[in-house]
Amino acid sequence: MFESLSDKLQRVFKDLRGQGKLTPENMEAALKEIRVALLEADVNFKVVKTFIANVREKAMGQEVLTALSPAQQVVKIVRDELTEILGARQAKIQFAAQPPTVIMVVGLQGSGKTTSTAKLARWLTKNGRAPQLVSVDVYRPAAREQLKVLAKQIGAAIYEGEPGMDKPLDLATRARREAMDRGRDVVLVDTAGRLHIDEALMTELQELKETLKPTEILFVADAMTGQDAVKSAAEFHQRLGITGVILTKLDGDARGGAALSIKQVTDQPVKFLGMGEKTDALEEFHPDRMAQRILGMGDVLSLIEKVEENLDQAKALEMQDKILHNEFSLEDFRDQLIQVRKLGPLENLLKMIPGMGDQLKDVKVDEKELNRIVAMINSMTPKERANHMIINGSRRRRIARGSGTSVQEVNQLLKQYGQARKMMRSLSSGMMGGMGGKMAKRMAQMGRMGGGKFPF
Ligand SMILES: Nc1nc2c(ncn2[C@@H]2O[C@H](COP(=O)(O)OP(=O)(O)OP(=O)(O)O)[C@@H](O)[C@H]2O)c(=O)[nH]1
Ligand SMILES: [Mg+2]
Repeated sequence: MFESLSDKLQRVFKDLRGQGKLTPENMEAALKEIRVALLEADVNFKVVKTFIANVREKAMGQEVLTALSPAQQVVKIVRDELTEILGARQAKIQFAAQPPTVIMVVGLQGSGKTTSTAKLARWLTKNGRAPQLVSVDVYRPAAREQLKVLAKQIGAAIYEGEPGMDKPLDLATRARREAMDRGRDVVLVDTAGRLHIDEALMTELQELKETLKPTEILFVADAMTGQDAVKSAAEFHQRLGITGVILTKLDGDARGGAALSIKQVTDQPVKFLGMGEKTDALEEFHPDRMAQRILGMGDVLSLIEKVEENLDQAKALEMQDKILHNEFSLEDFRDQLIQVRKLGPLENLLKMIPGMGDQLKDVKVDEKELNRIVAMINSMTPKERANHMIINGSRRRRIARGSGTSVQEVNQLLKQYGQARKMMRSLSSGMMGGMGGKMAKRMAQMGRMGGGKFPF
């Protein structure tokens, strides 16, 4: 997502980097490129117009900042402006003073309502809430079943209705009753979708709104549909008064412009991003981080958060100690791989590292390969895992047989493990030399990022 936009902006900044001073001429040239890049990223043209005007105005007023290079200056202005149009501050979910809080999830057909409802339930549970799910999509026979399956999967409570109950309003009010009876504090209402906005649907949603008095009406927008998503968001908002947006399918090759436009057009903030089909693929939306991500500066904060959330701190320390003492065994190697895998698709993770987005364009991390490695290590005896030196030819054959792999693959694994050991040692002893200058430079850059400076 946003890759091509960030690439293009990077080029603009690179061009500016060669210039000594920010002049009206090079500023205009840069603005022109930025305008094209935004339009190509599918950002609404009205939004682009305002954006460019604001950046120009700020750039003019900032000529005194001689301490910054032109590139830095423009990056800063563009970043601030991007953050501004994305919503300035993170917009959190609102909860009712008097529980249960009702959240209606609305949107066009196939935008990801049902999936997002389940994701939200999981997210809420993780944040100490007790959600009550209900689907009021009575038109498609499988719709309610779909939410039920997801609810079971994540262990969330769902109100399934009585036999023959087929009125959205009945289902929703009974679900709320059930939530109150059982002390659940959030009712998530998954609604029906239509291909296009139609009267019947809008009337139904308005009725639900009147009766349920929801604290949040979240509009689910499929980022892949670009400007159409922006248009329907505006219409839903006009008819229903939405309170926020969940932007889905940003893991695909959506150009992402919708994220920049929806807030501007509806004046309602994006609250969550859908980053995949699984129920854990939901991220809170942070305007500042998104702006940073668009500019290709990586998303260090999200990365750190993700790592902290998933890695067992004690285990990490223990591992560090082992690496220092060269006791990093194949078993540890396996545990590390499993830990890393828990963080989600590796490519996504790597892309969050500043400056990596560009280099990793063609990198595909093979998840199956990871599974094979884990299988091979599982096929080893504890002794072998503790000391790889004893793994001779016949042991290699046995391991390959046991894990359904080939001897070549076992050989390769042992080689990789050897390299990992070596690299970790050189890292832990503080010598970057072993990694090659380029990598060392990257690390240094990352360090600078932490100090709040740009990697230029
Ligand atoms: N890649 C990806 N797929 C998603 C995401 N969110 C939803 N999907 C997929 O999009 C398709 C439609 O999702 P649903 O949740 O059924 O959409 P819906 O809005 O409930 O659809 P209707 O009930 O038919 O209106 C499914 O195949 C989902 O797996 C996402 O963030 N990323
Ligand atoms: Mg649905």
